Amino acid sequence: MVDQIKTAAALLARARSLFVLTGAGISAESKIPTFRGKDGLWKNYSATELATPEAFAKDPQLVWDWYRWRQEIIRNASPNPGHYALVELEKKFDDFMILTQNVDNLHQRAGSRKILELHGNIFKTRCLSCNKITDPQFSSPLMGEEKGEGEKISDMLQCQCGGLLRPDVVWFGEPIPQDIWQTSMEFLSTADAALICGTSGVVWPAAAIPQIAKNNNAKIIEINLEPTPISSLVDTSIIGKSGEVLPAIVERL
Ligand code: BJW
Ligand code: ZN
Repeated sequence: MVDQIKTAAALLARARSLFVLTGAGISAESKIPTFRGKDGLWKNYSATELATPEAFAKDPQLVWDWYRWRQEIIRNASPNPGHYALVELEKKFDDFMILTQNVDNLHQRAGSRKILELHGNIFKTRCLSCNKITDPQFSSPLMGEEKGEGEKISDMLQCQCGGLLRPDVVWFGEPIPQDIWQTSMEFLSTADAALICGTSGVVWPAAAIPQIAKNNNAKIIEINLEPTPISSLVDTSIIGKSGEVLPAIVERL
């Protein structure tokens, strides 16, 4: 692994602009469950069952319970050395961007500034009726209350307009935010290097990024605990924990 870390550091030392894609693996060492690992199940439901508009339409309380559970874990978690190493990397590049698939805020809490969220943010809510997006850190939407015939929406949030709030995240089958995708692709089109960290590389459109980077002649480094579908097309694949590999790369830069 030391050789690959040296190779990655040498590759980054020659780059002027760096694009970073992160996934759940970068937060795994902060003890936040990943989606497809053995810890990806909640009450026997998988993320692919719960992270859909259909699941929310069928049973919003169940889906909110899952999000409440995850919000609590995330609130009590802290950024790990992988997140902090990316803060250091940002300082070393004039042109730098992190595109994260994570909804957990940990990059921002670590101090990353040039960061875009592809799949939304778990702490924001969106009203199904009026579409208003609320960040509960900055405002306080009404907590759920007794509804009509004793029907309780106790753990769901209700918008001031009376509509049902949902987490402001991107579920399967929903379009990703076009402005964020476009800004990322513009950056990637001129990036010298791309670092793909802690993602299984199976969820689109993020899964297309390594191939897009390759088509643009960027050098690609992957960091993951195991080989993924994208490993075969990257320049350097480093098998290891992002919380160990990223600081080791930064140290050699
Ligand atoms: C470590 C580590 C350590 C662990 N160090 N590494 C068939 C073919 C192609 C595409 C499709 C298809 N059928 C459907 C689609 C489209 C679909 C899709 O991709 N499905 C696939 C599953 C097949 N995609 C979509 O629907 C997307 N939208 C879309 O395509 O829109 C089109 C459209 C256009 C116009 C109108 C309408 C539609 C949206 C995808 C949204 C994904 N949402 C989620 C939930 C977000 C909210 C939430 O968090 O609750 O995003 S699902 C989940 O997967 C989450 C993640 O961001 C995403 C990716 O997962 P990630 O981050 O890669 O995590 P894991 O768990 O998979 O992997 C962790 C990795 O870390 C592993 O590899 C570990 O080894 C590694 N690791 N510890 C380093 N310490
Ligand atoms: Zn509303």
